[in-house]
Amino acid sequence: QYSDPHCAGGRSAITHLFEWKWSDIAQECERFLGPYGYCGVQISPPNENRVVTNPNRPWWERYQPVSYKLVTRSGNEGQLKDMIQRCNKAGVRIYADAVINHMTGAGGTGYGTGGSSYDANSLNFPGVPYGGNDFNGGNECHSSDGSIHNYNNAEEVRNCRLVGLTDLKLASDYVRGKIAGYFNHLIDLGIAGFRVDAAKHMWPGDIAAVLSKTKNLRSDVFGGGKRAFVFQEVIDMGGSEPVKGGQYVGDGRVTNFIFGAKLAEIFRKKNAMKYLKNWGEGWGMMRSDDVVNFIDNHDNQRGHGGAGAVITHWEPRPYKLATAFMLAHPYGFPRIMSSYEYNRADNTEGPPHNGDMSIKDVSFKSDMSCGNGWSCEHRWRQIYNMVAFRNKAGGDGLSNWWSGSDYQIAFSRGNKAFIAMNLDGFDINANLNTGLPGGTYCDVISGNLENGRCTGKTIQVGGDGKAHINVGHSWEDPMIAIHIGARQ
Ligand code: LM2
Ligand code: CA
Repeated sequence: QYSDPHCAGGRSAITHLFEWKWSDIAQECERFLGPYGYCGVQISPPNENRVVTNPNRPWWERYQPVSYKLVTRSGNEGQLKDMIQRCNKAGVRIYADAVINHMTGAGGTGYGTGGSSYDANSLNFPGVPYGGNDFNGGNECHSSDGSIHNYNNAEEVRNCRLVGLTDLKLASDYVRGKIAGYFNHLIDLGIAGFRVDAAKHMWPGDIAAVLSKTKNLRSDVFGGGKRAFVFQEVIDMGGSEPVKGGQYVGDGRVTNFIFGAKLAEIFRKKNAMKYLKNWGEGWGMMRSDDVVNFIDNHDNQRGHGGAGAVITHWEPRPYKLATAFMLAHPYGFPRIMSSYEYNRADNTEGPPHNGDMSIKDVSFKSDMSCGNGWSCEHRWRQIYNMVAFRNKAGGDGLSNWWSGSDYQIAFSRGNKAFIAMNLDGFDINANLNTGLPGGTYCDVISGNLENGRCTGKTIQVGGDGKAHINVGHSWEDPMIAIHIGARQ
């Protein structure tokens, strides 16, 4: 019911434009995401957050709500509304990061990005309003100091304070109503769904109760009777903790943290690539329709969120390979992280900003990559061309699996697309079945199809579907990918 992302026409991947301004996202939908086939964008939390000045405006201040007014460093309600409208028009969906488990950190008073005051000593958030009764306390949480310490106790994980953040009482009908009101406001603006932050720290039944109070998506945009897309952040590494991702699939999809951690082992050559043969449910991961997959996210790329060692944009070679694999493989629904650069010795640093701490515009270079400190992985050719590959592959399953050695693999998506990767110490030179109709195809990793010509390598597929596949082990990007949408 909540697991359909509502992609427009054959699109199949989303990107997280972490801390982008609404005005920049609106333009990005029109000039890039729409034309290049992205289904949608996860945006940073659109609701008012605590202004943190020590450290000065860290990225994580947006995970400390002050109210559900739509005013943040990314923009105000008017700008949000304009962005959602323009993105929908470009065929690109918007999903809001929904921080509903908690409000600000306990203790202290101050103001939010929309000018609302808060008093976290007396648990007063007049901008909503929430008061002391709306938070879990000694009756619900039984840990020594009210914070979470023991992840082997599900009640503590759900009812106590996550890193000291004031924990909302989602068992309360009033609190559920306020959150649903916030969701409905966003639905009225044309949003397509929600990434539920810290879902692990809420009871699945409480999330269901909130969702049951939400309206259908706008019928003028999505058609009648459509429910919001919901993907819940549950950090489940498959260990013995009592809170499991599988407990949440009734409320929508679940973020699949094992995915990036396991692929990091493979693309760092700690586990053989050929074992990817049964990747997906065969590796004990949740059902394909229940997951949102990603290589890294805004937390674990900077050592937060405790979910293992992942590959990030700081290691471009394995990152492009891992992302290409995610996009080529039929398992699950993929999310591409789009980051900004920061001082890696200081994992609190917020987005590129001007002297007055306002967020900097995203700028662009002639090769379409970004400037002003924005990394824009979603604009890397090896990544955006694989989004098109996935769209073209559509519902076709995995076929023509080949592995030449431990770290050499190839496979096709039915008769629509084919990819080969090589992390071994010697080249791939093999005659492989690509599954594709005969023709001259552009390798979309090394170039594009422009004016009917490939700007990178070309690959000849014979009438029998076979092609000579060469993937050099020392190439900058040791992979090739072809699909029926890019032939000469
Ligand atoms: C998540 N999971 O469920 C993310 O994995 C986690 O990274 C988020 O925390 C969390 N949800 C809350 O939305 C981030 C960040 C924390 C930060 C919080 C709140 O990872 O470091 O905590 O946002 O801004 C910060 C301070 C922390 C302090 C807390 C409360 O870093 O030291 O704890 O605020 O004042 C006393
Ligand atoms: Ca909670």
